[in-house]
Amino acid sequence: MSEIEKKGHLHPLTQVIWEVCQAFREMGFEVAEGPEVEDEFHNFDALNIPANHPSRDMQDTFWVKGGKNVLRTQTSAVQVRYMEEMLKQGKQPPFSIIAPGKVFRNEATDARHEAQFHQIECLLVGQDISVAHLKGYLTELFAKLYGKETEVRLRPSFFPFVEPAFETDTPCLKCTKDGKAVKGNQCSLCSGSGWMEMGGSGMVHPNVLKAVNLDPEIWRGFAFGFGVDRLAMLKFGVDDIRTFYEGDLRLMKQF
Ligand code: 2NM
Repeated sequence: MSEIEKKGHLHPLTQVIWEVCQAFREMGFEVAEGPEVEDEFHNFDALNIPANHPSRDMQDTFWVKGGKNVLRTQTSAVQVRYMEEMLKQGKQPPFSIIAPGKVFRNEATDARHEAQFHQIECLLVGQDISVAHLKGYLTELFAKLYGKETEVRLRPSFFPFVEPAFETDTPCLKCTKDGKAVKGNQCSLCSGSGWMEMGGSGMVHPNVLKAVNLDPEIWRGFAFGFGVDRLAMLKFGVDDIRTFYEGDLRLMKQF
């Protein structure tokens, strides 16, 4: 038996989370954690997700018996808690944190979807923060993760907690040349577009700042989030997300 088999090693998802956290620490971010069972205020209201929003539906959200608490559907709730706590302690922005962790969606599972998966969300609040900062930090992050300069593409989208909102794309890992997207290949990963969707991003919605008593006339922020499982699938060449949750040592030992 090899040394690594005797000692064991980190789960592939943990490896990716640690790597991403390290990249963010190098850019001056703090890592924050919070509860996996959340209340409606932190998971929904404070994030500008109104009571009639589809993501609150039974189909998407696991409600805890009693109908008040949920299994968090995103880690943004941690950022709301962080801002509340800082302000309570009399601290003002700049705030720069990331929130890695498990999130839960009540939906059917297949090779790409699990009811439990992992997200990392990033938040920076300060004065005069713009989309240029968002794009700059994303570019720096993916340069660190992919080991070379990598294009980042922002496409208009919608998330209730940011405005404007974007889909965040990076070049397809298979169809890249010199860090740039290459179109037109017969590729199963990117369907020939040359781009992969990595997550969502945008400028923190004024209502989110108001929810924690920050004045949106003074403070602005950018935020983005992405799925860790997808990043790990690409990194390790795994084509079924469920592989990560089966606890099969014959699979885990390969990573
Ligand atoms: C995403 C996409 C866009 C996000 C927003 C916030 C907060 F707390 F500041 F409002 N945290 N993370 C965010 C924004 C997350 O994930 C797809």
